[in-house]
Amino acid sequence: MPNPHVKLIGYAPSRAMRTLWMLTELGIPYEHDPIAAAAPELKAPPYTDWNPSGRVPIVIVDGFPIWESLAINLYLDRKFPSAISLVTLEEQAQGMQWALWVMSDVEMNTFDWYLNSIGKPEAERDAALAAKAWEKLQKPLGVLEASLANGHLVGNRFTVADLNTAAVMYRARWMPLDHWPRVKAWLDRCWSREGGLAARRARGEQV
Ligand SMILES: N[C@@H](CCC(=O)N[C@@H](CS)C(=O)NCC(=O)O)C(=O)O
Repeated sequence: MPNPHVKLIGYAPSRAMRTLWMLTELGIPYEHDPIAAAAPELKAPPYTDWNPSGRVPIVIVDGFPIWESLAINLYLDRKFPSAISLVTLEEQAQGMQWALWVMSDVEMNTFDWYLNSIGKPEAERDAALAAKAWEKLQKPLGVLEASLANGHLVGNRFTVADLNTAAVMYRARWMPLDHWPRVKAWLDRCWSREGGLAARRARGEQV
């Protein structure tokens, strides 16, 4: 049987980075349409046929389109079983648990903290917003620290659950994480994997 045709839509400096990392871990060939998030074409067919919200990333596997970066990665994990797969139903449930958690409790606060502490030109930073985001991150960072006793989120090996959670926390690598040493070490480990390095290089980091 021929290999499924996999297409990733979205340029690497966007959330498409999360899926680029996943595809690198899986080691499968894929076509890449590096369209920018701001491209007007993204708001019209065929892109809106694949994702009506006109956003990236999108993945199409043999004509089947799927969007939402972490849903894409969980789908790819089932479609292409690998060493990082979640195997049992319980592991898969935990994979969803971490994906929903990181998107709801961590993603926006991480963006707000980063942009207003480091990312934006100094004159445009909102120190109050950064401080509020940092305050809101205290509890989730504690949750993560407590959950990383064996160095991984699910089972005792690196899985797509670690990948998804660490991928959303890309900018947490610039946070002062001394109070959460397991989180810091885990982020470093995850982002130093071949797939993590590939994603970092693709978005222009010198690594
Ligand atoms: N929750 C979605 C967010 C997707 C998203 O907002 N993508 C941005 C790029 S990082 C985008 O396409 N923005 C263009 C727009 O909103 O018009 C995911 O994780 O895939």
